[in-house]
Amino acid sequence: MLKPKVEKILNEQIEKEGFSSVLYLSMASWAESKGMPGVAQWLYAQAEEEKMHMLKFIDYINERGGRAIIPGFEKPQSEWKDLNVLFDEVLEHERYISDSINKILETSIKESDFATQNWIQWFVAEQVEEESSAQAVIDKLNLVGKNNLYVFDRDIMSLRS
Ligand code: OFO
Repeated sequence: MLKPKVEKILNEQIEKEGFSSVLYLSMASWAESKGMPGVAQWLYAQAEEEKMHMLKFIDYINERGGRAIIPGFEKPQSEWKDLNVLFDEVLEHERYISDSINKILETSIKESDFATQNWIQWFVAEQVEEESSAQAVIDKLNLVGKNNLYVFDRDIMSLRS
C-alpha cells in the first residue's frame, strides 16, 4: 500500500510526464510546419516516450493500491524563435524532470517505501539518457546546424539511442 505522501508525489508526476508529451508534440508540429521533418520525427518519438512514462506512473500507482488521477494539461507553447531556443528548452525541461524524479526518490526514502525506491531507479537512469540525448542534439546543432540545417535535419534521428 502506498503512503499518502508517496501517492501524492507520484500523481504529480503523471501531470509532468503528460505535459512533457504535449510540449514535445507542440514542438514537433512547429518543426513539421517549418519544413524540418527530421526534427519533427525526433520530437514525435520523444512525445511518445513521455506518454509511455506517464502510463508507467499510472500503472504503478494503481498496482500498489493507490489511485492514479488523470489530470488536465496546461496548453503548451506553440512558437519558438529558432531551433537553438527550442532544444535549449528541451534540455532545461529534462533537467526539471530529473529534479522531480529525484524528489520522488527522496520522498520514498523518507517514507521508507523500499518498493518505490527500487521502481523509480528506472527513471533515474532514463533521465541521465534524456539529458545526454538533448545535449547531443544541441552539440550537433552548434557544430553543423547553424550553417547547414538541411544536414542537421537529415541526420538528427541518428542521435537517438
Ligand atoms: Fe523526458 O522524461 Fe519522462 O521521465
